[in-house]
Amino acid sequence: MPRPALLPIILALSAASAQASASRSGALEAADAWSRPAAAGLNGVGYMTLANHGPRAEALVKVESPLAQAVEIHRTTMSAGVMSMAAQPRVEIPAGGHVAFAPGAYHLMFVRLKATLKAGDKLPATLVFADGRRIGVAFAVGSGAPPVGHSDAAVTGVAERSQFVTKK
Ligand SMILES: [Cu+2]
Repeated sequence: MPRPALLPIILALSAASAQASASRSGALEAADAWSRPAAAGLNGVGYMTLANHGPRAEALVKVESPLAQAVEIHRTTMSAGVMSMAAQPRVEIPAGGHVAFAPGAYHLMFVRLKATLKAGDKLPATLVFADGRRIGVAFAVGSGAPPVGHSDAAVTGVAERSQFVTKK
């Protein structure tokens, strides 16, 4: 049903952040997993918070998804004013700590999506840890422009979201 554009965008954003759905296995927990709309054949992104409530460091080493040709773990860094992105073989989650996967930082890149992702969809993935543990996570597709060329433009999550809301 047709509705004014702005309201659904705001609702989708608050729904995504209020969901706070968490998946966990023992001391490991993946929370607030979200993604962005993207067309089939393009790359999708995945953001979340990985928490380790245990006494030993853990490491994310691989991510799988039935909806992408491959999933890469990336990290965006800023060096001498230049933003770049590099694949990470593993991401340590310190004992009692957490790692944020967010715009401008660690993120997942879903290579060549096999289906178009629209706001409200769920993007399924399995996180694989160094000790062999696997956690299934559903990334809630919120609103927001897909990163152009997967460059993760130099903006924080907050700036990025408000920029989108005011732009459209
Ligand atoms: Cu990336």
